[in-house]
Amino acid sequence: MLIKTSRDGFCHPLASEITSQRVYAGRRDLIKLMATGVAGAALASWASRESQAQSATLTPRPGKLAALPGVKSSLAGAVTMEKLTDYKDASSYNNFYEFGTDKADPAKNAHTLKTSPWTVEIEGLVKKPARYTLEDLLKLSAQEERIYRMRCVEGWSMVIPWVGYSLSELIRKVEPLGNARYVEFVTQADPKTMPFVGSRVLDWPYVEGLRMDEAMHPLTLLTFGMYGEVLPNQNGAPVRLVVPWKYGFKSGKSLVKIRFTDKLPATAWNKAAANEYGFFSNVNPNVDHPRWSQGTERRIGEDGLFAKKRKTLMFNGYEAQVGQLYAGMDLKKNY
Ligand SMILES: Nc1nc2c(c(=O)[nH]1)N[C@H]1C(S)=C(S)[C@@H](COP(=O)(O)O)O[C@H]1N2
Ligand SMILES: [Mo]
Repeated sequence: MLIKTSRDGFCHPLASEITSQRVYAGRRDLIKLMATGVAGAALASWASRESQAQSATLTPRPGKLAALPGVKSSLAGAVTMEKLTDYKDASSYNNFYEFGTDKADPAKNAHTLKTSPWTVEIEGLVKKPARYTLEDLLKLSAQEERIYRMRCVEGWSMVIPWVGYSLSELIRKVEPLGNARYVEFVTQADPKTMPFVGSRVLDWPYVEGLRMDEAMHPLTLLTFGMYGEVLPNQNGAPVRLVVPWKYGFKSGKSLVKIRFTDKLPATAWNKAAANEYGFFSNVNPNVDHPRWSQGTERRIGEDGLFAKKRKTLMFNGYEAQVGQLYAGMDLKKNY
């Protein structure tokens, strides 16, 4: 059952919602353009990503990232009415260990990440293995905006308007073979541009994995942007995964390979500490991490003196959408 808390902000529009409505009105022309010319406008701005000055009507803040709006998703579960996390918090409180282990490190260090040219290799048990350029990936399907709750295994959460399309769109194009049971996501590991690759914190590259039905679930988002713009480097530019019902670490950043396999992928965090980070890592308030409770969470931006912790929801609030995937499974064993 999907339980809403009283702090969800359903009754009155919050300042951020009013702002984003104004932004949507300003974006209407581009959205139309996107619907017809697919990602043409966004592609043009990708080309000059560094120098591009952000059009004032398309963004609530002065910035230099290229616009990447998406049409509002009609997918059930893709929009929460909760207050959006401030862009500033979402882009300065990050986990991206390739750039350091402190939450502030990625925003400080990730400017060295080289996001162009970029390719994503599709390989393994698949009929049409391919090497997609970022431009091809952007054009493959229409960009949608999905407002997802994100919950880190460490006990904090955010609400972020992501831009992308369901990973299933790409998977259908490449036609996995009948024996493909899992999808492995390999991320960039370049010691020249990522200062902590080479450190022993993790076994690089950072690898994540999903079961095929999880990867095909419409909520699983191949993500190119957030807040109507392309992803900032620290959030996993130029392309990452977002799996909203799982702990944040399942959402691999800066993807370079998507591999279809018949074996359970060896994931970076599972290799680092198998008893703490299982393969599934579904958000589950009833299964504690061995060193701390998973029953509550701290919403980033609400950390004032009197801010209460929020109750963590089963499957991060996406139980109606994804509960069926785990019917009959012992979630204490399959954590
Ligand atoms: N390549 C890579 N992807 C990663 C991580 C990482 O360290 N490296 N950290 C994960 C963790 S623990 C979280 S909580 C989310 C954070 O995403 P955000 O910074 O966009 O909120 O990214 C995930 N993806
Ligand atoms: Mo995380």
